Amino acid sequence: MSMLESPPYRVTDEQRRHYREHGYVILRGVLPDAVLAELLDRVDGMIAGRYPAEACVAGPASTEGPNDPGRLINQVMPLEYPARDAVLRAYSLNPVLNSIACQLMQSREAEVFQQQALLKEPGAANPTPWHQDEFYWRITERLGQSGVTAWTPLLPASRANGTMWILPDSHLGPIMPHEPTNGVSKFHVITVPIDEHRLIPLELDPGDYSFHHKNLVHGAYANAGTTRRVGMAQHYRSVGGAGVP
Ligand SMILES: O=C(O)CCC(=O)C(=O)O
Repeated sequence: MSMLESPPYRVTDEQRRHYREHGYVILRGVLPDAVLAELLDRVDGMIAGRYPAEACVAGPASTEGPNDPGRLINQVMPLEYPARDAVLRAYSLNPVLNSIACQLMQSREAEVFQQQALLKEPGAANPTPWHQDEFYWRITERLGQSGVTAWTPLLPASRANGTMWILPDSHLGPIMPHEPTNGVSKFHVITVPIDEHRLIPLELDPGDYSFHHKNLVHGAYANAGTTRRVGMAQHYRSVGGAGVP
């Protein structure tokens, strides 16, 4: 039986409509605190060397050159899926998140093809450049698939500590031109001006989720607060049947 026929978490028609029309939906209290606390311990521990980070990037998000902004952001990102690490693997197979991804993409099945935790200390120049995920992935163009990101903070995220911001409705437009940040980074940034007045901050607690469409413009300002900001993104693509690109 597919996730659409018997979902462990039911997305309402109104939530699906919001996702379709605006490119994102906020779902609160989706997973219990213990799941997110275990993930935080794991990604922190991988960076600190308390847990092995086999087949995983665990360290600066990008170090292409001395001016690379990614060097001030730590990242944990498996290079194989499902991940070798048991906690990351279990999270990638979480049936509740999988079911939500299927319902939003209207696909019979969904699979995780990327996980990325971005860890940002307070007071560092560590913004996430404005981007569209599909610029990096090209899964519709290459594979005819849809894609959705499940993003939750592993510590409370606010405007002050550099939560993620999204540009509603921007998924309805084309994939915009991007260029490497500072000319040196693996991070790319949209080259046309973003209407920053229309951006919405995702002020969420661990276990609250934003699901955003792969074409939605999003990013983050630097962590100018006093607390750490750790975001966990899990990227799904539609498999095994119809999906809504
Ligand atoms: O956590 C962030 O700042 C960015 C995450 C992101 O780009 C994503 O979830 O697609």
